[in-house]
Amino acid sequence: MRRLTLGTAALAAAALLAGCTGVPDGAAEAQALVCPPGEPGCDEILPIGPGGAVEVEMGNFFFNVTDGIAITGEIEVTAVNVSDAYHNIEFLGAADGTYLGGSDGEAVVGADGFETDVGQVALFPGEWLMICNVPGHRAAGMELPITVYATEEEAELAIEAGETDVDRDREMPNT
Ligand SMILES: [Cu+2]
Repeated sequence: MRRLTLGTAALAAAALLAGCTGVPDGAAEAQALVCPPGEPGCDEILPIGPGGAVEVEMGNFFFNVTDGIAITGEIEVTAVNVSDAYHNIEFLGAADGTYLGGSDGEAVVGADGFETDVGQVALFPGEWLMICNVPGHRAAGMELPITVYATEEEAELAIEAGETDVDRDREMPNT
């Protein structure tokens, strides 16, 4: 698993100064944190960044990122269902309270057969796991890690190196 290395100590200090709690596991690399102003205790901590957009194909039983790149912040997720069965996308380990869309449990997008849904999710930099939370679907192969870059520069370097998530899973969708 590739990890971005950033100023972890400075971030922890910033979080302490702000009195924030609830930084999710796996978000130690988070470059910027904010507590919504006026919120007692600042218990909702959101990543700050330019965001991004990814397009994900979902089918029986796989995910494949077909386009886009995820940068920390608010990320638009377009889920294209290429099968005849309902599927959705949940990001395991994402920050509590960062789900900006989705009514299907913790999923941020969900679509019936051959339909498309668009949702938003706020994610810290790092590697997160996308799953379909329909019972049995994750075990059947519907899980895929997705990289959230800390900055646009990090994302551009990955694009130049051909190391993004796009089409990584196409040849072996269940591995
Ligand atoms: Cu599914």
